[in-house]
Amino acid sequence: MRIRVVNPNTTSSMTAAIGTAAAAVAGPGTIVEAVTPSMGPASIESHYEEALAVPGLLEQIAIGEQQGVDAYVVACFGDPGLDAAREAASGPVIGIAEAGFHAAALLGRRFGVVTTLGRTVGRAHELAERYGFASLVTEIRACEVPVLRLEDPTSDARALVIEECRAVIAGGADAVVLGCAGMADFCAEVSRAIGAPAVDGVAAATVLAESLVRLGLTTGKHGEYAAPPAKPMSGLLAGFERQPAADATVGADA
Ligand code: 2AL
Repeated sequence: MRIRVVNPNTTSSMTAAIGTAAAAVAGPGTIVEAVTPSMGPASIESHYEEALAVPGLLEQIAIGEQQGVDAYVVACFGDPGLDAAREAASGPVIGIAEAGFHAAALLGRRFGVVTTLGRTVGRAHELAERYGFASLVTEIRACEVPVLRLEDPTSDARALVIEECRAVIAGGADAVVLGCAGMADFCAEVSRAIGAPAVDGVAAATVLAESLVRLGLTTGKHGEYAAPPAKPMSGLLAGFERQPAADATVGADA
């Protein structure tokens, strides 16, 4: 089985750390390929960057489809482009916020989230609402560490994440979800430090994607998530034009 873990930002050192976290939990026989888009922001911590990360993500889904990938992980906590990726992919696509929330909901009655900058808290609340977990979320806290500072083990980043995770647990949560793919490589350290479960969405999404493939399940493609129709795309997006499906009905409005 091949699982393509797409880091929607263009920082390849972060992709490598994400790939290591995903490979560490994948079962025998599963090939994890962590990939970096050819275009997009170096890190994603605003709505603007999230929007501009989506073409690069979809480029990596298109390549995966050509190569017969079985499932995908969108490895950014805003789950950018998740619906579009589900339309474009034939196999299941899981976002790391989505996976983190699902896993945390199985670990106790309520959970909290620790994200990077305060400006990403709103998006995390929006996703908890969307996925049906809002009533289980105790709080969403920001450690005010920019994404790329998480990569520097000599910085204060890890200590600040741990401090906020402790506060989440002290506030009554049974578990804490780490709100950035850049926290994947020190999730175990956080768990040990706070004495409570810390959930890394990259690992959770990898195992969930693998499980869906093993169950023979994929996205329902008969309605909302059907493959997008072929139509002209212009300017910088010309390369994103989709080809008509081989079995498309001639004359269909597509
Ligand atoms: C993220 C993430 O997971 N990757 C990225 O570039 N930004 N999330 C976040 N909350 O800042």
